[in-house]
Amino acid sequence: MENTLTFDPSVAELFREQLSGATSVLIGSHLNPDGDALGSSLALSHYLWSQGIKNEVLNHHRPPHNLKFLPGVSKIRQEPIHEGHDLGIIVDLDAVHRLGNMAQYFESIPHLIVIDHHVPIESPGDLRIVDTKAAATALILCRLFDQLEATITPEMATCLLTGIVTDTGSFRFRNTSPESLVWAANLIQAGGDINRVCEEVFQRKPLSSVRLLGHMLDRMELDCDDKLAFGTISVHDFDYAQATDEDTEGFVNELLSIETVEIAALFREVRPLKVRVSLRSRADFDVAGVAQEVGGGGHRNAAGCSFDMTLEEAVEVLIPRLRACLESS
Ligand SMILES: [Mn+2]
Repeated sequence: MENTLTFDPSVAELFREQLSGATSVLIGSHLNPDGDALGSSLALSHYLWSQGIKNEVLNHHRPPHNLKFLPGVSKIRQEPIHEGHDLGIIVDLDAVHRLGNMAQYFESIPHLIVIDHHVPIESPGDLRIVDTKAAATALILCRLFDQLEATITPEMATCLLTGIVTDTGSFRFRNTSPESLVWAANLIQAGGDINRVCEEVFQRKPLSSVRLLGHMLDRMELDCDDKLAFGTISVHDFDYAQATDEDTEGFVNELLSIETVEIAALFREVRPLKVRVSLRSRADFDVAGVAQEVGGGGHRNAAGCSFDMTLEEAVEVLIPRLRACLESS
């Protein structure tokens, strides 16, 4: 990708230049936001305010219940209050359509910066600060703030820690790098509250979510000598548990935790003829490749896609591809 830059110090200078010409910034991230999407959005917002730069934070969805503790979370809106933004910054996002309804507000902004760690699909943006090896977008922001000699406040630190803790699964996933641990230490030093982050992100679930998990696990299926596990959640299951798609956060990891399983898939029929799928894998099995075959994307060991069809049809389309992925490696 021509306009894709991995991080080097000159990137901070380019970023500074873009900011110096901006009077009002619009910050956005992907729909169904996770801790990295919202933590990075808000850390950036706090930084811009500290530099006297007006900004707004948008997201297609309201923050999920387990991220409502994030400092500044009440600033996240589903439409901007002001007009005439002259710089857009999108974080943790590989494709403009993943902004959902927020994409319309970025269309007319003259300059766009992308800060991300996903495998690029569309590569939008005038300045792209992208490193697919970074464990979290929050870590790319840490490097950037470091280069800019920014003061990291306790609020920023908690937001950035949330991004790192979320995307490394509390430092358990394969992407947990020395850098993520070093920066976590720096952020705790800067006043970030890691106990709060871990407790809020991982240790607090609504009853509806736990009930739905039990129901899904009860009916999950195993394939390929128990190396492939998949679960399905229909609109009826959501109704039964009085749950929403937000409540399925982390379910796919429960499937992957089965000792024999190398690839796990969770299919959710979020409404009739709309199926979302989360994919996880161990080791070298590349589920991002499978997701891309059907119009999705993500990382090697954590990816996703969606289908406009029935739950049964989506399973029929994807499971043979996952089998092939298992058998080819
Ligand atoms: Mn991320």
